[in-house]
Amino acid sequence: MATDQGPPDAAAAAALAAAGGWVAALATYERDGFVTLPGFLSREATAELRNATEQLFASEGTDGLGAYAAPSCRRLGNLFDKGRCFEQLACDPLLVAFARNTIGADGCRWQAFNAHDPRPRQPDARQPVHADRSFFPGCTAYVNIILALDDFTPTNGAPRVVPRSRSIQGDNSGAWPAADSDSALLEPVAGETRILCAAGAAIICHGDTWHGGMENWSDAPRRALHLGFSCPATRPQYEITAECSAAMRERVAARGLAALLPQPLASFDSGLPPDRPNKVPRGNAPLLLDPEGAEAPAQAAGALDEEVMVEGYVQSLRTQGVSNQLLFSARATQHLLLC
Ligand SMILES: O=C(O)CCC(=O)C(=O)O
Repeated sequence: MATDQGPPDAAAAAALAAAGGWVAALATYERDGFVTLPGFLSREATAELRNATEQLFASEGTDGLGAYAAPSCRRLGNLFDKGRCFEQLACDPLLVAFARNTIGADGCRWQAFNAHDPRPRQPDARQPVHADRSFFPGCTAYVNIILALDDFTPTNGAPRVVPRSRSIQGDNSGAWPAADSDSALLEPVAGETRILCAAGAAIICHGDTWHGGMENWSDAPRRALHLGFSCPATRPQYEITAECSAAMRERVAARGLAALLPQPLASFDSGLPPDRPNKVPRGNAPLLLDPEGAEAPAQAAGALDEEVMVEGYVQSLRTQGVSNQLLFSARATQHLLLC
């Protein structure tokens, strides 16, 4: 995670390197619809975020707002201005660069910042398989970044994900999980796998990628943060900008990130479909899954442009007031990682 000064810290740089560098990480993301950056948060940053999250559970309760009504999960919502560690994460140059890569530099907004913790031994903590973008009418692009605050293991509720399940139609029409009943969406899906990682990992998940939280069969918490970015037409999950203090908005602006602040809720339609609030929409064309792992679609791989990626990353640092010298070293790092 980047420090207040802007550039990525050693943990974030090492995480990117572990994923093969910026371009390799993006190639994995484009191919599979998600990429894991192990060790993105340092041990200290992970501990600080975990402590801040527990303090909020103690002071706010465990039923935080969010798009997903989560029985048997502890939830927090609207974390943007609930501690500097959350603010820094929401402004992190690498995370912002990933979000902008999918959503576009000008049209990328904060949409949600939640905590999620499936309570131990509660079967109904399992979520239906879903694609985050499907929850938000009018949303044309969405990126969800999951930050693991505890290890994600097969027994404690590591989320499931279906690699390559995002729409490959190229027309943004989506291809959402569909089933005759909601309970069927709880069943395993062909090709699904679990996201196993140590605490501190960041998982960049495309908004069209099918995934879902799982139940926690351990006796310990399995905490995660979810940082959601969307296109400007997407209704935020709650009032974000007005809930941020003037001081925080100034800091965000000073980093050159004021464009991330969404419009007030009142400027959006009411949002979720009235007949199926908080449910996965149905009826779209089912996606053909290929559990055997066919080649990635040509257009997805072709969408990668090395120079654009590097420039996007450097631009994201530049807009945050990072000095030329650091910019130079960031650029050099990226080019080294490309080799
Ligand atoms: O287990 C997790 O943290 C992921 C949950 C999730 O996918 C969601 O809330 O949309």
